[in-house]
Formats: sequence, C-alpha cells, structure tokens
Amino acid sequence: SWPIYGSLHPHPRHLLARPFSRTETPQWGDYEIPKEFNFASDVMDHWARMEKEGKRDPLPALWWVNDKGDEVKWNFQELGDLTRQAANVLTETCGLQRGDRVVVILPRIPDLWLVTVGCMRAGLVFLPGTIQLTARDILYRLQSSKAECVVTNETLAPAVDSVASDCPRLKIKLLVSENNHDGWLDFKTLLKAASVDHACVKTKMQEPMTIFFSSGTTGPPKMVMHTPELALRSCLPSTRQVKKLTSSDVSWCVSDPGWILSLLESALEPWNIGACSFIHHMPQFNPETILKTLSRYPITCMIAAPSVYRMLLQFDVSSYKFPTLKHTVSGGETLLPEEFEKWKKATGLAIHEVYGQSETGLTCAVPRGMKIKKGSIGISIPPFDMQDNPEKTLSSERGDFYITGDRGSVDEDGYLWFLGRTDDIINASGYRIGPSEVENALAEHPAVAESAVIGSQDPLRGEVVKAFVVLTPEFRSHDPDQLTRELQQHVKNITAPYKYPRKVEFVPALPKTITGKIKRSELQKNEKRRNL
Ligand code: BCO
Repeated sequence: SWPIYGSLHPHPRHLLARPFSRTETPQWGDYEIPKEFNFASDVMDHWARMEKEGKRDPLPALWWVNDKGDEVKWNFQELGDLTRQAANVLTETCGLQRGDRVVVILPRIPDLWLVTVGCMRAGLVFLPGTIQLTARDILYRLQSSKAECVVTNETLAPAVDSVASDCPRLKIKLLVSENNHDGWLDFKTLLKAASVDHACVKTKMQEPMTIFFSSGTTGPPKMVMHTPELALRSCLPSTRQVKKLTSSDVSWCVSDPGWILSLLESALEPWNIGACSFIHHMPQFNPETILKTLSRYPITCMIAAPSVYRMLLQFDVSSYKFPTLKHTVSGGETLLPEEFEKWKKATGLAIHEVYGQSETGLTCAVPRGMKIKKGSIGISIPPFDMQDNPEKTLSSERGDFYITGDRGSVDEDGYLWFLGRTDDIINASGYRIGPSEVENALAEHPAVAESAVIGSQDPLRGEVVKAFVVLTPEFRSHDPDQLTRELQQHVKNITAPYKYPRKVEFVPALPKTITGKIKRSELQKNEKRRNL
C-alpha cells in the first residue's frame, strides 16, 4: 500500500502519509533496510572509486560558480578528501563527538557542502539555517537544539556573538571566511592543515543525522529530525526513477541551503547517482542570472520553487536558448496549470512537480516519463520516518499515519491533487510561515495593540503574508503608508526577512470568538472574497 491516502477525486480530504513503522519488518518494497548507513562512505566514496577506475564521466561532483566569475569544480575523489578533512576539523580540532549538534548558517558557498558531508562522516547532527536568520532566530535555534557548535560566515558572526553568552552549550564557533575574527576558529586554515585520513562513522538507521526547523501554526518553528534513512531513500531505485538522472547529468537546485529541498536536491539526489550538483551563488535572487546561467552552462536538470518559475516567466524566456536542459522540476508550493503551459511554450519542457515537507522529505512526485496531469503533484514515492517534539508529533499521528496538514485528493490512477493547508500556515513563495511568528514580531512594535496574520493570494508568490493591525491610540493619527513601511522593516529586523508582511491593513478591531480567540478563518474568507 502507498503511504499517502485521500478520498477519490473530486472530494478533498486531509492528506495522510504513513511513516515507516518501527514495529514492521524494516523493508521498503523489495529493499531491506540496512542496520547501518552513511551516505558519505556508502555512496560518495563508491563514486570516488568509480572515478578512480575510470567508470564515471570526467564531470565534477560539485560545480560551483558565482556572479564574479569564480568557479570551483570538485570530483568525488576531491570531495572525499576535503570532506574527510572537514570531519577531522570538526572532531580532532574542535573536539566534537558523535551525536553533537552543529548549526550551519552559510550561503551557497562550496564550504557548506564540505561541512555538511563532514558532519555525516563524523556522525554529527547538522542543522541548516537560511542566512536570512536574525540574531533572535539564531538564539532560538542554538538554545532549542542545544548545539555545541555553530558554523557561519563573517556577515552573521556578529549576530551569533550577540547571543552566544545565552547559549551555555555552545563551545565552538567556526568561521568560514578569508579573514580572522576574534573568538572564532578559522575553518579554511584548519581545513588545509587537516589530515585527509578519516574513518567514517557507521551511523545506525535510528541515529539523528540532520534537524530542520519548520514553522507551525503556533509558537516558533519546531525541530524536525531525520535519520540516515532520509539519505538512504534517495538511493532506492524507486526514488531514482523520479528524476531518472544519470552520472552524466548536471543538476541545479535553486533552493536556499536552509531548506530540506536543498539537501535533497543539491546533494543527496544527484550524488546518489554520481551526477554533478551545480550551484550558482547569487547574493540576491535575480531571475535574469538564472536564465543566463541555464544558457551558459551544460545544466541538464533544474529544480526550483514555482515562485522561481513565475519570476522567470516575467522575462522573455523564449528568447533564451537552453541547449542542454532536458528536465525541469518544481516543489515547495502549488504550480498552476497556466504556469506549466507558459513554461512549456517558452522552453518546450514540462515542469514535473514534487511534493514534500521538512517533516517527511519528498513523498509524492511526477516521475520523469510519466503522463502529466497538469495541477497534480503526482504519485506517492516510498515512505519516511519523522520525529519531533513528542507531544506535537503524537498529535500529528493517527494510527500508522502522519497527518501532513495538507488537503488533497487522489484519483483512480493514483495521482494526488494538492488543495491547500488545513491550518493557518502560510506558504509564501515556497516558504512555510507560521502566523504567530509574524504576530509576535509585530507585537514588539509600540504601534501595534494587536494583530492577526494570514496568507493573501498573490499572482507572483502564490501567497504573501498579510497582517491586520489594530493600532495603539498614540499611532492612530500616523501616516498609514509610512507606518506600513516601518512595521515591515521592524519585522525584517526581528525575524528572517522572508516572513515580513508584504500587505498590511489597519483595522479598528479583530474578529474574535466569545472566548477572545482571533477568528483567522473569518479574515481568510473575507480576504479570498476580496481577491476574487
Ligand atoms: O522583497 P524585499 O526586497 O522587500 O525583501 C526580500 C529580500 O530582499 C530580503 N532579503 C533576502 N535575503 C536577505 C534579505 N534581507 C536581509 N538579509 C538577507 N540576507 O528579504 C525579503 C524576503 O525574501 P524572499 O526570499 O522571500 O524574496 P526574494 O528575494 O524575492 O526571492 C524570491 C524566491 C522565489 C527566490 C524566494 O522566495 C525563494 O527562494 N523561494 C523558494 C523557497 C524554497 O526553496 N522552498 C522550498 C522549501 S522545502 C519544501 O518545501 C519541502 C520539499 C518540497
């Protein structure tokens, strides 16, 4: 049986996904799950051996470029040595022990992949974070994860320093920079000096490997822990058949390294098959750079959120030639059939949807070669294991099934159709945003007596964050446009900027239940009506 269930089309139901049950024989389909698995030694080192024996195309495993024309190309053998050196820096120099937690907040620079795989080799648990995190977000992540180590760059080091004294478990600060910084270990210098010999840890299938932070309907983001099973899934033939990459493919994932999509699609999926992971480090997102990059480099596969495709389609895509591009994939939010059509008309390529969550990784996809039903997120792909705060986890389980919090349906061919969230979580350009994270930030501004935050439809970003704000008496006479800008900047300062309310409406009062609870559903209903 497949892991995601729903009712027959067209009656939408809550989407459920069945996690791998700990009481069952550990087997997915025909594939028995090993007791131990480490992606670095079991997969990456295999490809390094293939290279040595001349059984892999002479293609980089990581091909990195930036806006300034810099380029880094590492094959699997080079990546093997460098990631063993990274593992030695983390364990030998920093003294970290198997199971210790490492918060990694880096932009798309090559060292990010070295630290990530270095952690896997050493059995350290890595917690990726977007570089949009503010000092407060970083404090929350360091404290709640009880991290022993943080790895970041020069831009974010001062933010870490401003909160480090409140994180008693934090003992190592590693800086990835060309310059030294007081109180920080210099990753690049240590890497050069480290030995290339390292005995990769044989990680157990139940051992933590990585933790993501995922927004919920209440409170700050929650931790979602994955075991090496997340990496193993990318190795199963059933998952390989989704993108059908080969070792001669060059695959580009445009997602920010803070999200699970990036780990899956810029490391685990391409490297599993010996393909090249292509990265373009853009300091600021620029659709034209993406179009030029697709024309210039031999990229064969691209994966990006639908908002990225929407932003590309604002330009004359058909005037660009993408000589090698053969496969395009989207994930993270809803792709509309008309966007699919526009992209197909401009490039001749279909967009294959994938569906997943930080809690699960990918659970559904439109495999390459399968007949596409526009608007469907495809068919189920093998199951998952997920853990979280035990009480919260329990409330999202029903029997053997994990409640995804999304509504959808499944038709007679097994295609799933995504319809939206069952809760208040906002999906803005593929970012999952909990309304209370924004409301709490707004509450700290003296102009805000109270606020309610919802998602509002947007032609470019799918949804944007909208805040309904009741002003305190002293701010009621202020210029609303100026106040809007001030509140937006305030939220950007307090929490990661992608969460800021792009729409603000000042209201005399918020709709509430008799017990005083804000009726977000009423605001959502009215907003939908106004957007029609
Ligand atoms: O719009 P504004 O200019 O006022 O503000 C923007 C940015 O300029 C600003 N910002 C960005 N980085 C910053 C920063 N400000 C300060 N410091 C920084 N380091 O913040 C505002 C928000 O940015 P944004 O990222 O929402 O918008 P932007 O730059 O237009 O980027 C558009 C997208 C489409 C590239 C971006 O939204 C994006 O990457 N979306 C995809 C997210 C994604 O990958 N989701 C997948 C998650 S994993 C998953 O869903 C499970 C598996 C399928």
